[in-house]
Amino acid sequence: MHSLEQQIHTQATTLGFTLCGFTRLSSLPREKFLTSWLAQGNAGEMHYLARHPEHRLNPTLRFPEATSVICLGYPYAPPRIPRINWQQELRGRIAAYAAGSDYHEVIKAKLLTFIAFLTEMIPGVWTRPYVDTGPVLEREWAYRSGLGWFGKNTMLLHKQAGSWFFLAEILVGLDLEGEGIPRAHCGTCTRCLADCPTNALEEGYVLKAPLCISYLTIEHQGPIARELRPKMGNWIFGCDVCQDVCPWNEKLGRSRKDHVREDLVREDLVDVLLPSLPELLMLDDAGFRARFRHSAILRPKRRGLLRNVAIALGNSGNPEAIAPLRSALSDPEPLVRGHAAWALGRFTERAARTALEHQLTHEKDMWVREEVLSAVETSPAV
Ligand code: B12
Ligand code: SF4
Ligand code: SF4
Repeated sequence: MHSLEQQIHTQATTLGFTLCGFTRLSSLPREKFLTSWLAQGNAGEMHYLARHPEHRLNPTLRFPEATSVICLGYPYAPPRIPRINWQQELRGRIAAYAAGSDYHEVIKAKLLTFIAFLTEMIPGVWTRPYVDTGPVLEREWAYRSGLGWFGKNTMLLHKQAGSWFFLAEILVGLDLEGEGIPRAHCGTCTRCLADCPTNALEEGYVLKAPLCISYLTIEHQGPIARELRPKMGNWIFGCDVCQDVCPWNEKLGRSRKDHVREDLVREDLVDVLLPSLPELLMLDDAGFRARFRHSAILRPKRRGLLRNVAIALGNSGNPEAIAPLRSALSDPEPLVRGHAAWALGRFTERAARTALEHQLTHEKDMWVREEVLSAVETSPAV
């Protein structure tokens, strides 16, 4: 007879989870860290992270029935991204996790199947599924369940899977024996810290979200600070730099194909991850919703995504970006017009400056006017 833990492992593999581990629930010794991380403003506008810290630190306060957690890792290693000249081709970059259907939906369905399996095996067992929802410190529980170690980039890393996996959990009313905390393997490496475009990781292990491109492009809703815009390059949704440069992800090498999401067609991924910027800037509301139906990219809404696209076009330095940016000055969303103005202000071509000067003759929104004025003032065009 297989142990309960073994049967759970087998079911995890059947459902496509490549990592599975367990730990008993208790109060996490991270209160000091979490409190000071929040107090220093590191959560930015993600106010939900400050809600009920006691539940985050100890899920049993909310769910006294829960005694253990099953932690699961679902793979999504991207294909190797071909080296393109994005400035010349005017292509944006989308983080690998966003390819295909929103992972919340894909994994939630798997967790429900998992729970049906548990209930059949142990009728009446108490369960609660989570994937990136609710006050659960997912990496922390996964760490304690042996799924990986905390990298200096704050990602959970595994020797075979790198960091290309999502986390999901099932809180359960069962006593499960785990394998304990794994060793850390970052050693003296500091690649992620050195290569982060905005220095969001500082000395490592702590992320300043308000500086992180992932936060800026997905979670932050308003204008992006001018000094950060040039550092965003062509990232228009999320950022994978601190994962791309990690030697543990490089080591995936030929075994990479074992770490790819089973529901995605690999060949299409490159086009999805490197979309045409001018094409995106032309999307109206209906076009945006149709293109990103069931995708995580819906989260920043059309105005947030097009804001990011305008910034990337401004960073391209390619005069072919001027025409689409000029059209974006007529966008119904002030957020898009303001960032398009900033982007035009970076070009030396006279056409860019003329478009800005013309905008000043009729622009009514005060914030956009300010962006246009600043773009004219700093414009290198004569
Ligand atoms: C908010 C959030 C974000 C924010 C903030 C990220 C952050 N680092 O906190 C933003 C929007 C920036 C973000 C970005 C990304 N995210 Co995110 N995010 C979350 C979310 C919802 C909450 C994270 C959280 O609570 N942060 C608060 C801080 C305090 O927690 P922490 O950084 O994990 O800190 C812990 C450690 O530092 C530890 N600690 C403190 N001191 C010490 C000392 C030692 C010795 C040790 C070992 C540990 C330790 O304690 C802290 C608390 O546990 C989780 C899902 C969830 N519910 O957990 C996903 C999650 C962390 N994100 C995920 C992903 C995939 C990403 C991106 C890669 C997406 C992308 N490509 O753009 C980037 C990666 C950026 C990065 N380097 O972290 C995955 C990570 C999977 C993995 N393998 O690690 C998660 C788990 C979602 C999921 N279900 O798969 N994310
Ligand atoms: S996701 Fe990008 S911006 Fe954020 S910490 Fe990693 S490298 Fe830096
Ligand atoms: S790049 Fe180096 S320091 Fe950063 S997470 Fe990977 S191994 Fe650790």
